[in-house]
Amino acid sequence: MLLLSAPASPFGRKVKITARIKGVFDQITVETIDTSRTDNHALRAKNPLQKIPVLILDDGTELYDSRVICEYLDSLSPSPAVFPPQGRARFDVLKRGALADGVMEAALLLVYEKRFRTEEQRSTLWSDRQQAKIDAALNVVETDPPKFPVTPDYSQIALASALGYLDFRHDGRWRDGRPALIAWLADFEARVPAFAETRPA
Ligand SMILES: N[C@@H](CCC(=O)N[C@@H](CS)C(=O)NCC(=O)O)C(=O)O
Repeated sequence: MLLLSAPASPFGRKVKITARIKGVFDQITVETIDTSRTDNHALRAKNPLQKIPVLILDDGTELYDSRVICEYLDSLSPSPAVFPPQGRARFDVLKRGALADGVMEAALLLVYEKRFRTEEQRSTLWSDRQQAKIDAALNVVETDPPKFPVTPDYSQIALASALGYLDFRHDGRWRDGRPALIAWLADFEARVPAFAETRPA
């Protein structure tokens, strides 16, 4: 399998962590894609949205987005299960995962605001709006941090990747006043070697 990704991508990091947990990372070749280009025809041919990660299966099928890829990797073997197969447990993981993915998206939009807009074009209103989403989501998780199962589920992989991205691109400001989340991430890092192995660069 071929994974189109980038070392800094938190969405790609979720996939890499999942692949390691599922024991299939050695079956994946990773190709680094530069998403700052607006005319990446090769990437567009694989994903019309021109976003990474994209997983290209051995039969040439392209899979995106990151959650779909994680579900695919999870489907390759029954255990360890990253997504609960059914019931309330599944929807709890999907919902928590959506919250973490939303934090990632807002954090990425804050980066793009600076990357793709000149200083005159930038909107404080827009940036504040994204920051408010991050703050509100993390406040919810701070009051109810995930419980650690035997292996991490998708929502925990997504949360750790989101917090790692906030550390990497936003100076770790999320840590102010969030002792429960800080402790949770330290615990995750200690239990899941794949987290350190996929540190953004
Ligand atoms: N919902 C997508 C989001 C992926 C995403 O936004 N990736 C970023 C890199 S971290 C990207 O490709 N950005 C390029 C763009 O938005 O044009 C997923 O989960 O895979």
